[in-house]
Amino acid sequence: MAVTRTFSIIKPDATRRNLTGAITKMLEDAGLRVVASRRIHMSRDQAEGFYAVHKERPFFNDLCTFMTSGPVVVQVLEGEDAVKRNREVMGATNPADAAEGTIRKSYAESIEANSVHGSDSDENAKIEIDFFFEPDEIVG
Ligand code: IDP
Ligand code: MG
Repeated sequence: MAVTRTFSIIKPDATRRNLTGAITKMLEDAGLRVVASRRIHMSRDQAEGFYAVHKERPFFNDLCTFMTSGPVVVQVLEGEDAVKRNREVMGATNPADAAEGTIRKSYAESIEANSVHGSDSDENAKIEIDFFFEPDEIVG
């Protein structure tokens, strides 16, 4: 299996509860390496652009409000089959459905405030990484 990259966000519900380190440790323990990381307060434009794929969904407006409600940590993660590995350790979107030992089972507050984002394909990982990072900010 190839070493690939994925894009992660530690969401405002998690930074508010000071869980940046705890979540990053779970990512690292899952075999992922943080090769870029920045704490930002997302603008409304950034949130709407990042989640444009969801703009017809009923939760789009609330999601953008939530994602701009506090700091987030945007990260690039590297590892064997990184997109899949990260989705496994994140757990299901709805924490009520998430498996034991996953980040969302451990920490998510709700289906919206679910602590982490992770890319869902290699193609989207590249788009999402490029949305937040310049190549020279990623040090593998
Ligand atoms: P994912 O984050 O597991 O890939 P997506 O379906 O891509 O899930 O949804 C993006 C984000 O939108 C979720 O992580 C969550 O924060 C929010 N979201 C998804 N479904 C709902 C919902 O039914 N109600 C409220 N928020 C939702
Ligand atoms: Mg998604």
